[in-house]
Amino acid sequence: MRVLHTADFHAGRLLRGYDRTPEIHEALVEIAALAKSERADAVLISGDLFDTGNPSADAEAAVFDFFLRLRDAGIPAIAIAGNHDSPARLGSVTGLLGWIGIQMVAQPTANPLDMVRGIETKSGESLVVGALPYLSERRLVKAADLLNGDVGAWRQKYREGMGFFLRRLGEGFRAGSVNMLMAHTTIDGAVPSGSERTIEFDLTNQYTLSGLQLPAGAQYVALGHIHKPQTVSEAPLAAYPGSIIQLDFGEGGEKKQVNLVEVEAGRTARITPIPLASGRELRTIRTDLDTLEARLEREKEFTGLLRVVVRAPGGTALPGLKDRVLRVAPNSLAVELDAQHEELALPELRREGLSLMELYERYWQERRGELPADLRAAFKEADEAAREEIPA
Ligand SMILES: [Mn+2]
Repeated sequence: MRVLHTADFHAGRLLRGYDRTPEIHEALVEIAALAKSERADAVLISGDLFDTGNPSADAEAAVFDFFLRLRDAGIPAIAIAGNHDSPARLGSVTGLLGWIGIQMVAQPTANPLDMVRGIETKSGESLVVGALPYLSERRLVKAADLLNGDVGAWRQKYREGMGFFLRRLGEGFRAGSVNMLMAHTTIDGAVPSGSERTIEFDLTNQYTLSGLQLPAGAQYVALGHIHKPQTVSEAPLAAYPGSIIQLDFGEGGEKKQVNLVEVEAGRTARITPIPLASGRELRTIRTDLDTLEARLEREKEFTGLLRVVVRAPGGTALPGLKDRVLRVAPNSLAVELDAQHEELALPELRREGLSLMELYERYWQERRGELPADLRAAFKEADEAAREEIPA
């Protein structure tokens, strides 16, 4: 049987205020066409369909159009919620999606075997998938434990909790069927894209799973969460197809793909990556202030989106610099002064040591640009009020 595996659409994603949804839709149209031309028996979608829990109508239209294209091609699919998805929101359309052959597993269920789904494929073999949606670290590791401050203990509890679910899902495997697992999580040793080394990744990367915890009976483990395509385990075979377009500058230059998995019951699976052509390329260029225009001229042929990092003496004003850049390269999304960027790029940058305000500011900068003064003031006020309520 032939199974097409994809993940991390992030429909609704804003990059410095620029809506990537049309490009994500284009990539989804491409993937639906590939599913058809590659004669896929089923499609697996390993979470982060949306970028936020409250996606725009355009983002929903892009994803639902993708599902309808699969339906038109007669290809069933199984999807799980990722950490960016709202389980409740995906849950609200789960019944409807079932009518067009999309099995959505939005929330973990009390009985793990309820998360084991089956598809009778056209190949004649049946596909059994243990589909584990994203489990919030905070829910899995009890709130009480989070308060005692021992990071090592939380990590261990997370691993134990995930291990429990995966083992139980493996109990749903059937001899004579093709058996797979799906999960939205970080496996030890997975290499993040540059983008995920920013705040968001640092907030979550302390929770990982070992490849050894994956049940041996799984012929393929369809992973989501890490945006750089990679195989993280050979036995059982486990892979991230990665995101479907370059979502932010950390993913600049990364080739995107879906995985075609060919497998029969009881046999070893084989992955064939299929490159994706959709989405604008992202590129970061670095230049000195006095060679700015000449350097930008060299990017004239580049049709993607640029981030321009300028090495400039202290005191250089950003607004004037932005105008200079945009005059030559109107496709520039971001203009930064080097000092500021170097600080962000430090590999040892971690959540620790940053104030909530700094984290919020960086998050905002990545998604929308400069943090507006009124929002800064409101955040500061809320932060201070919250602090006063917590007894020392
Ligand atoms: Mn993701």
